[in-house]
Amino acid sequence: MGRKFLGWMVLAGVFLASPSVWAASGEKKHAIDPKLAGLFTKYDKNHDKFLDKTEVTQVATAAFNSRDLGKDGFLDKPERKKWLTKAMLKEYLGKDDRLSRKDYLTVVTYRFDAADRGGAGKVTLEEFAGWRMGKTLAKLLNPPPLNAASAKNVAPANNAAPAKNVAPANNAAPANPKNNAP
Ligand SMILES: [Ca+2]
Ligand SMILES: [Ca+2]
Repeated sequence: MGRKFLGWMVLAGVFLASPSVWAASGEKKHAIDPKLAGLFTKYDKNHDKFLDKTEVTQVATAAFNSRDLGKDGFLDKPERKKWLTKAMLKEYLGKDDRLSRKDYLTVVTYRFDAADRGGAGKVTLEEFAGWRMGKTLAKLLNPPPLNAASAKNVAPANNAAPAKNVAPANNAAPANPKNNAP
């Protein structure tokens, strides 16, 4: 009986010592994708070799704005073209098939946390460019440019006045009717 137990211990030791077992226990590790490595360097604004949430939020906001052609704070279907799929957005995509900036940032944060294997609030190059979860985050942050044809379908008036692009136009109306009371 003792010998049998020892045998199991040796087997378990060999099993656990094998790196392939660790890879098999979760997602697969991939080679670093050079294109994603380039994005990582670009996004790592303070050059500390980590992506933190501040950096990622900045990148995500710029990505959203680059696709929000109507500057209305929502991404409609044509504005998500070849970038955000329904599978990536899941329940965050409203019934009206629009994605608000807030919900987009929520999805980004969720994906950031999933990519952050160490859970330290920092995503390393390896996490970003060498694991599936990181690649999903990279995809969320990096919209391919819309071609002119599809942009035409979305852009309403002129983009000449981007100044107050944060506030939706209808904010001009008082949100609270009580404010109007004498
Ligand atoms: Ca950084
Ligand atoms: Ca829009």
